[in-house]
Amino acid sequence: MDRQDERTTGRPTSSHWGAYDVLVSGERVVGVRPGAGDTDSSPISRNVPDAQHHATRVAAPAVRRRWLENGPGADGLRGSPADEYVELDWDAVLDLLAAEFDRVRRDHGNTAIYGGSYGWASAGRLHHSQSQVHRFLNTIGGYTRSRTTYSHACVEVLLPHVVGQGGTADLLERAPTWEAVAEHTDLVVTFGGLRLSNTWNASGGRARQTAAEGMRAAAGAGVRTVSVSPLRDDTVDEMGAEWLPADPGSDTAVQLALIHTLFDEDLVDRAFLARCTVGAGVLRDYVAGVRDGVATTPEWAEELCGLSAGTLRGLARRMAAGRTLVNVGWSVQRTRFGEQPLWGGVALAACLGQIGLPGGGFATGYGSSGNYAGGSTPSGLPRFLQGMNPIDASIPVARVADMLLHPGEPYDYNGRRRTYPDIRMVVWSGGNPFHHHQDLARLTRAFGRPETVVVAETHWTATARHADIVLPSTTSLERDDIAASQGDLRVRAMPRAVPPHGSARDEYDVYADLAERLGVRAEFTEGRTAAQWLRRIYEQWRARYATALPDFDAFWAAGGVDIPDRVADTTLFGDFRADPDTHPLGTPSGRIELYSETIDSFGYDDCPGHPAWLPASERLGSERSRRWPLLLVANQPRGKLHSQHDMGAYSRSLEIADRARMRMHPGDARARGVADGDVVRVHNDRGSLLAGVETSTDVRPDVVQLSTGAWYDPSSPEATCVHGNPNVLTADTGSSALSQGTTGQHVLVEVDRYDGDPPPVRVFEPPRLRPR
Ligand SMILES: Nc1nc2c(c(=O)[nH]1)N[C@H]1C(S)=C(S)[C@@H](COP(=O)(O)OP(=O)(O)OC[C@H]3O[C@@H](n4cnc5c(=O)[nH]c(N)nc54)[C@H](O)[C@@H]3O)O[C@H]1N2
Ligand SMILES: Nc1nc2c(c(=O)[nH]1)N[C@H]1C(S)=C(S)[C@@H](COP(=O)(O)OP(=O)(O)OC[C@H]3O[C@@H](n4cnc5c(=O)[nH]c(N)nc54)[C@H](O)[C@@H]3O)O[C@H]1N2
Ligand SMILES: [Mo]
Repeated sequence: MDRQDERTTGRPTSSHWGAYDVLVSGERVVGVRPGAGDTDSSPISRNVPDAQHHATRVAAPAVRRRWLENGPGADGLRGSPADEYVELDWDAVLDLLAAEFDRVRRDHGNTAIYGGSYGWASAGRLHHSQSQVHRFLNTIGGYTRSRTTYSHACVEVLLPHVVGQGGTADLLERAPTWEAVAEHTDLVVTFGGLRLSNTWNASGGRARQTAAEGMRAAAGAGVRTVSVSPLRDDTVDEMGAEWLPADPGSDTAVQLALIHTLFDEDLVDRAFLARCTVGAGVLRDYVAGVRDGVATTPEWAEELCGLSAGTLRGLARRMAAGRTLVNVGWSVQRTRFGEQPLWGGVALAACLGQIGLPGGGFATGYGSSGNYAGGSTPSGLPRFLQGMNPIDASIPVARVADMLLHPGEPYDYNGRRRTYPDIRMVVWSGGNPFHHHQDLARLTRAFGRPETVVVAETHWTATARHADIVLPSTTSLERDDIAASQGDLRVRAMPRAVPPHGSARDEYDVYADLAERLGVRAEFTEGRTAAQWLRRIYEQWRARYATALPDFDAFWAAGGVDIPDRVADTTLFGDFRADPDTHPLGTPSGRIELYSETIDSFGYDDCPGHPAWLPASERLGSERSRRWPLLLVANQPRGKLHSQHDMGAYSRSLEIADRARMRMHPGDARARGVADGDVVRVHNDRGSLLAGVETSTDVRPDVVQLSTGAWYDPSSPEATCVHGNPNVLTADTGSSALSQGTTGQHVLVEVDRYDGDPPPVRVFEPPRLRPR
């Protein structure tokens, strides 16, 4: 802010972390300020001024020297810190790239192109990176795509079996607002907290931050909260939540003990179970121990979760005594057997008989995203269509390294035995797998396999440093766009604030020029410029409304328009509950499936036909924990969205000794001779990292918290990552054969004090670049 002068002007913009103004002086972003009307603006935008002009911006198209000299081919040295890039002009790079697309599709077919390209990219309905790259790849004959998300793959795959596809969509998109919770709910029991900093982000960004005020209003209206979580500060103080610091990964044991108590004390709603569910008998037999001889009593769970049997019994009784909402945060399913705490949560809510009542039942996502429970937008949002993919090849998104390492080999997924395609070319745009994927040493080996890796990026991320061809992309501040998210209050104009950095270009123009070289420009552009598309996607959206909305020019001049038919409130499963025969769920039985014959028929021992306790190995008390005694929780970073803008002022202000901040209980620190502010080496058999320590009683004993998002820095042999990216430690194992979701949330580690001068963090310097 101190760089402002009389030439400084405020320009409105939008990001996943909200709407705000950037302060621009000349051609530079010099500061940010909250957007008009956003009283709860997120601090994440404070990273923007540094990130926008940082030394790691990709300034020119660049080709890896080894690829340029040797041509396409597998190369185990991809990502080596010694790699050198040659800067070329756009025409030269696009010629090379078009020829390579042509070679690969001709010799190996379009299936050999992996274009999953998972990632958050930036807000903006037109210049959304994945939409752009997928449309382009569809136009040139298709690609192998990815299914589901890192966020909540178990929700996406399991819940359709349990509550149907429509029920799953409702749970994700139409959950009751905090206002409804305030009005109807007595008790929220949340597995995985309600982490305020997570609500700062919503895919597409919200016009205004509304989650915090919603949570505070609910607390003010007398709603009580019980937070099952390893961290005390996973709820805002004003909620006065009761903290139950259960062992991470023990949620299903807690739920099964609660269910046991409800059956045992005759607190279950038998009429609801009979009318609206199937499989209640199987569940009852399982918790009673009829099926395997183990009754899931509170005493049984005590051992597994660390909460007392009395606490669990008392909680079950309180849940049955009033209107209770069971929330399962997405973190708890980002684990091995992550399907179980979801299914257990549904079963628990079903036993209480409150599914379909206002403010009661089951939810998954409060506290996980800014637009969860923020309303819904039935008419949709302005959209840039991706077209049709002529290739029917896909993988579950978190199996990317497996796919690259095991072409042609079989794997299981949601009842099918499938085969990994043989990928020759990887195209990534708007995502950072060397931030988001697990076991980065393994991912590095996997990225050595394809013949060509192409990355479009704004910054020299670790992923860009694993690419053969790097295309410099504009940031959202450098282009005109439209922002809005699901359930948003307003569709906003995002006018360009500053000119492009170096020779960065909009991906739309880059793909149009590539399409031209491949003879399909007209198919890609339909004869329109980006500016014409912007108008068109707005006008197409406007045409969905009978009421008069401003035309594009008026909308642009006004800076936005309120979404007319936003629905603030719904009671999930209300119709179904009232009359399950007339409004059946999209499950085989039409009911909530507490036992699924379909899932049972798959025969997976890591996901049986009903919610069950399955002990993971990355868990306190496991065999593995004898060697690696601390459970590291790799949750979402407070200071940024994933790895984006990690070099920014706010993100860096949270670092300790220039590295990611790791929180640990003072007792665990003392036992290792570690003090506040120390640098530590965190390690297991997959890798090691350096982090800075904050001791805190907000973290329960035996747990350490190291959020994701530190830029991966393999520049020193002292550690796999000297900057603190937890994904050098996490296991690249699927949640189960059913969902194959990521399991990155939990990993067992040991922590040692690092003595001496730690190696410097080098990743905020650009790679070695050479003009041609
Ligand atoms: N251990 C562990 N790992 C996790 C998780 C966890 O809980 N634990 N969480 C997971 C989850 S839920 C997710 S969603 C993933 C997120 O993982 P990602 O979505 O891959 O993470 P981002 O850092 O947001 O990556 C987006 C990239 O897009 C780039 N970008 C931004 N705008 C543009 C643009 O306009 N054009 C182009 N070409 N690039 C752009 C940014 O510079 C950035 O590098 O991480 C997952 N990883
Ligand atoms: N600031 C910020 N916000 C974000 C993101 C970001 O990168 N930065 N990412 C966004 C994305 S893509 C997503 S998918 C969502 C993710 O939303 P979530 O999955 O809800 O977020 P996390 O922060 O990973 O986890 C929330 C809390 O769960 C607790 N937890 C971890 N393991 C367990 C467990 O086994 N049992 C219980 N009961 N609790 C556990 C941890 O204490 C953690 O703080 O967040 C979104 N919001
Ligand atoms: Mo996510």
